[in-house]
Amino acid sequence: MAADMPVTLTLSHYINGARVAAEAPGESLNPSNTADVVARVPRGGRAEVDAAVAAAKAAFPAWADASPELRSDVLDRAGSLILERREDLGRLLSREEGKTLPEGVGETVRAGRIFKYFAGEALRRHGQNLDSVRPGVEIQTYRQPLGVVGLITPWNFPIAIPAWKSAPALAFGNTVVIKPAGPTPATAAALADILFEAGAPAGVFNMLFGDGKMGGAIVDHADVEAISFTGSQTVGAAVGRAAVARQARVQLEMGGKNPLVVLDDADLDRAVTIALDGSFFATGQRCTASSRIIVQDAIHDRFVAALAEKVAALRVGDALDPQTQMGPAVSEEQMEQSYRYIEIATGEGGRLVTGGERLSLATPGWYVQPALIADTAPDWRINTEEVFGPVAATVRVKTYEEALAVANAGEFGLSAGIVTTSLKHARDFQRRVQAGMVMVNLPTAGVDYHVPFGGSRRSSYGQREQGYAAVDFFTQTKTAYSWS
Ligand code: UN1
Repeated sequence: MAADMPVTLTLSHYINGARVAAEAPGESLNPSNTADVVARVPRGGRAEVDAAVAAAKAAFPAWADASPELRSDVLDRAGSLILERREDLGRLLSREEGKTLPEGVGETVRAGRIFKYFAGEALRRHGQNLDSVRPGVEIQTYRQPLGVVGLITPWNFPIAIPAWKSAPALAFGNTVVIKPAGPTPATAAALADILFEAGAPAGVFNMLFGDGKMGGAIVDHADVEAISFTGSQTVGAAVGRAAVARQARVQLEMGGKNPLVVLDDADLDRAVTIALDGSFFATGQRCTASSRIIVQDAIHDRFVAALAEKVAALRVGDALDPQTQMGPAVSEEQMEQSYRYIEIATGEGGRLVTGGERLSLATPGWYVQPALIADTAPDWRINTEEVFGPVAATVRVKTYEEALAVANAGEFGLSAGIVTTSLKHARDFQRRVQAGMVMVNLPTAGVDYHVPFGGSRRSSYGQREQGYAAVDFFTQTKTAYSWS
């Protein structure tokens, strides 16, 4: 077994176009087999942040003024390299994060496509020409880069989220200091290597490894013009306060408590497939995961029974095993959080229909048997707090109006879904549900990269991410008037 053990990588910070060797006291473990150390990781602090921000600031003028073609080429090459190496990168991602190999490779492909998309965006026209209301006067608007941007990314999409923040940042002429999440540094480092290989000039893209305190030093740095953060609601709120206090631009993508409504007229098989994907794929560790399944009376019992059967049949195992349908939680902390919420839900009076057992498999890992909890009430903690694991709760409702009211309860509003064959209800739900993304007969999770991403209420703050909307956050508008 030991002979088959894959290599342990030793990571370095990426500052000013170089890998900066440092002591590497941290460890990134394989959640499917904690005997496998994926990487040893340095732990940066204020000194590394100062060096990286200084490098990014020095690199900014030339990068901002470069031909958009140059920026486009770097992004395009990065996209090609990611796509060429999808198998190796996807394997590393699955080994480090714990999502299954198809999920890991799929996410890698998504990251490659994101770079390709923003290679195009770099060349596209984002300013406008307008006639003034005053005769003889003309107006132009420019989209200018902000400067150094700080990116703080989570572990659950360890390549796609760094890609969807850094690709637009770079496309529009900003320079980057990025802090990837603690549990998935090796996957992020692979992206930094690729950007260097793709020709990003020194200082344009800097990556630092460290804890939340180091993240705080990025957020507080006077030369960081903007912060884009994806992570928990609590940390996001603190990042937002710190950024606003010094008038830095800030964009936050935080939690969700995403409802999936299943109406009586739904196709049962389709509803079950959608719920299974939305709640349990990627081990439920998606901020877009369906965690509240709101089911109308007449289909309720059939739906819960059919979903429970599928959930119980999910093969939980090593993320790299081709037989595995659901990998482990990313960390012991996340695994324990799932168990804790199962206890909370049953303590509140919920009925554990299936799952929730502690699993001991061939390798030591952070496995959770996916759990379905029925007969819950909308205001219980299981339906108001984010679990971020393979745990879903069902709520029984009588009418569509009641389903909509339950969906709209709580403080989050990232994604919401409905399964129905009624055009009337589908259209009404699209209009009235309080969420940034609405899915009709589709899972709440799993989004395209060329369209806006983000939520309402306490799920998100600031401009939308991704696709054609990304230009709004990563540029500032200058309005130029002229008379001649
Ligand atoms: C998806 O559902 O495809 O952290 C993406 C997250 C989200 C991304 C979800 N920002 O889970």
